[in-house]
Amino acid sequence: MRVAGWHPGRTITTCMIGFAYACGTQPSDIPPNEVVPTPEQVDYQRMELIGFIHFTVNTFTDREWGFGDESPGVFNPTELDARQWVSVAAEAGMKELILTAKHHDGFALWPSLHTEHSVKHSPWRNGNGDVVAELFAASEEHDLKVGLYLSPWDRNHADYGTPAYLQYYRDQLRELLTGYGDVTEIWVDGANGGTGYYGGANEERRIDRETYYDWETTFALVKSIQPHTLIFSDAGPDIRWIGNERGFAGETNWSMLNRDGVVIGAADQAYLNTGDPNGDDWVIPLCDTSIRPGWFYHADQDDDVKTPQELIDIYYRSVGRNCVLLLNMPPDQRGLLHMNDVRALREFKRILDETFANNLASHKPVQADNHRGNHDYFSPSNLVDQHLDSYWATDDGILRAALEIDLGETVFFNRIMLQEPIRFGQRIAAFSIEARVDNEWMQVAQATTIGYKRLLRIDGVEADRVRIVIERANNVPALSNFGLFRASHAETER
Ligand code: FUL
Repeated sequence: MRVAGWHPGRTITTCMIGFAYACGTQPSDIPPNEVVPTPEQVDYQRMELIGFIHFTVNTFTDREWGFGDESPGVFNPTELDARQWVSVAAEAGMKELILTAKHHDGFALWPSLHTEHSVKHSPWRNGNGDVVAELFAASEEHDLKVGLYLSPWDRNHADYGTPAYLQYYRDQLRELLTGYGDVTEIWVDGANGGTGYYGGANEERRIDRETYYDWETTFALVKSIQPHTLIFSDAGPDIRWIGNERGFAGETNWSMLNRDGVVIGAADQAYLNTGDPNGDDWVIPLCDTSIRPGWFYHADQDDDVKTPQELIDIYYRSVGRNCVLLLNMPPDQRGLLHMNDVRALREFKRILDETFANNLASHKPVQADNHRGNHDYFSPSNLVDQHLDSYWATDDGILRAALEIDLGETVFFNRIMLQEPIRFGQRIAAFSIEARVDNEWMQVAQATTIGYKRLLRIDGVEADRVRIVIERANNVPALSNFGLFRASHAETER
């Protein structure tokens, strides 16, 4: 049940929320922008936090990039347990885990039929192991999704650099997409070309990043096998890199981009960092970073695990700026996540939960200077009803608007959350937040884009009313969610 709104001088109506709204006649939704996400992209964005598992021969050779000549014999985790990865991830609030099925060294973590360079020649589980299968099995227990990283650059393969290698890469993709279950995401990193073992050639091989991989054919193959699988690369098509490995999105961050002109492995990082308000393609921004200095486990980095406070800072700069955060947690030589990483993740989650548990604006009265057709379906109170699908929007032609929330009492807050209903596109380009402090209105924040989610950190204020002022939008503005919070004290502890 939902009580739709407090409107001065109007009757309060009670509506059922279900698959559709049933408040008398339901008006049509706002006309969507030309560029909108697919339903799969909306679901992906809603995951907010996902995890990365970097694990391969490098874990045992203490390297970040294997040369490709590693013996499968070095791969021998003593206690590998994918259920531990999955339970730590789930506890931290992650909704998906992406495994390096194959990193640049070419070693396959599953017994691929297309190469001898795999777990099948390792001592682990007497050569009968399959890390990909174990991750899929474990993920079911916590309802986690699985994504797979398959490095295009393969420093082991003799054919790397020729068309024959592309066939091999696609054969491996087919194997992964047909052998295990639903693959939520295929991860294509941009590192490419250079020295390697290459079947014993031990030489340098350069490829033309623009033409060699013929990516559109490979992406079509993925979609032909699993139409719902999303593909990540610098240039999408579904999910894009944010342009750095620190997990920082631009203060301005559009989900749109022009994919044409973005070369995988040679992209304009500044362009990826902010997206493009005029872009023709919806490509979800993804912030990837590691909990440690390296992507792979190195014992001498045990004391360099990011602190919970550093992770929180990354969260605000990624999830808080319209990104999904992909946080890497590399298993150690046992095949388990190290206790230092687990502890940091637990505290990170505890701080997030403490901060966002209590929305001080929840169910408070909201007024807007315009709301579409004066219809309850677009009521300003939809911002604070705790339903992500309901939203407020303005009449056609109204691109600037203000909303006011009456907190009913003076409350302290220092975190602000806004969300747009992105299924209609990303619209808001500039907005500010004002607060009434001791009967005086003051501006407490000014920002540009919102997108799926925007979190603002401000110095604390004590206020009894708050205004959202939409200053610029590319179509009628719409908002689905608004929150005011008080950050956990643990956020600032060192
Ligand atoms: C990069 C790789 O070179 C790193 O080793 C790591 O896998 C990172 C996520 O992607 O392109």
